[in-house]
Amino acid sequence: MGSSWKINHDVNGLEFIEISNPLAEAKIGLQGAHVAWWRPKSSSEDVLWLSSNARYEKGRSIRGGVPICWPWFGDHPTDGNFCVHGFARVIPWQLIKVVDLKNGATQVSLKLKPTDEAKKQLTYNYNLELTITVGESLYLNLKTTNLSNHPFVISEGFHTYFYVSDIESIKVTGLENMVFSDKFANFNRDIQREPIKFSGPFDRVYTNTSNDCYIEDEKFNRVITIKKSNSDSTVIWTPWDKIANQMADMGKKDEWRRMVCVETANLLENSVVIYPDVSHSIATEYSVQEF
Ligand code: TA6
Repeated sequence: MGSSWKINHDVNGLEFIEISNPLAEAKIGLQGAHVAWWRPKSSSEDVLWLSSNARYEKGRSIRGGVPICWPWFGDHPTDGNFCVHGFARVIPWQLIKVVDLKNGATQVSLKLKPTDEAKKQLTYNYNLELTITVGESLYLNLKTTNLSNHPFVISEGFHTYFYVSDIESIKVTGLENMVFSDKFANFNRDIQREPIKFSGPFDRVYTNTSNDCYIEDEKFNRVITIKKSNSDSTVIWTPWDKIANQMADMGKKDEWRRMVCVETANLLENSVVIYPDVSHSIATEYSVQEF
């Protein structure tokens, strides 16, 4: 079977690139360059989580898949009116090219189109490109180039929602002995002694770690591997019932139990200084091993 792709419009006028190739299927929103959906054909279960009541609206991020956080992660450092996690996830991107690779994967290149609103939020010139390779694994490479005559600082991340059998029966490994800052404990710092298990709301930023992470899911008989490069932070988030129920788009009752965010990122002291005419690329790759 060959590869194909097309652009579809939804009822709200949002555009999605739909890809089908011998290895996988994917759906990528041009707003936010947002991978809403990817599933390798060899996988018996979904890999990414997508909320059943995600909102597909102009200027709003989709709850699920891979939101792009850029040029800041979390709240804007000084202005609370600016979009949480930056504007890149809620403004239009331009499709540059789609290439069928020899191994059957499809490579999509996109470039951010700064809107007037985005221009007001940054004073410097830049180029932001995302390359997505849809295949047996999902590879994302976000490249920032400084087109100004002075350095600037960014924080960034792939805020990826993974589908799991049950949040209470999985563990996330790869972050043992790393220092984290805990949002639910006044951002206090501590050391992660053991593999991560979940029994309540969890929102931690692990800094100074370039380690790959693994979602070990015994009920699904699989491990999801999260590889990363040029990333020194990893964020792990799951909201739990109280917070999930306060959010309008976290899905139906208990749907939150089927997700965990493992986010390849650079933030806090790992924020990145980019010098004039220099590019910086953060990348991540997701794959599934069933056993
Ligand atoms: O990455 C973790 C986090 O920043 C949490 O603090 C939580 O609020 C979550 O992201 C969701 O953010 P969003 O703006 O997408 O609702």
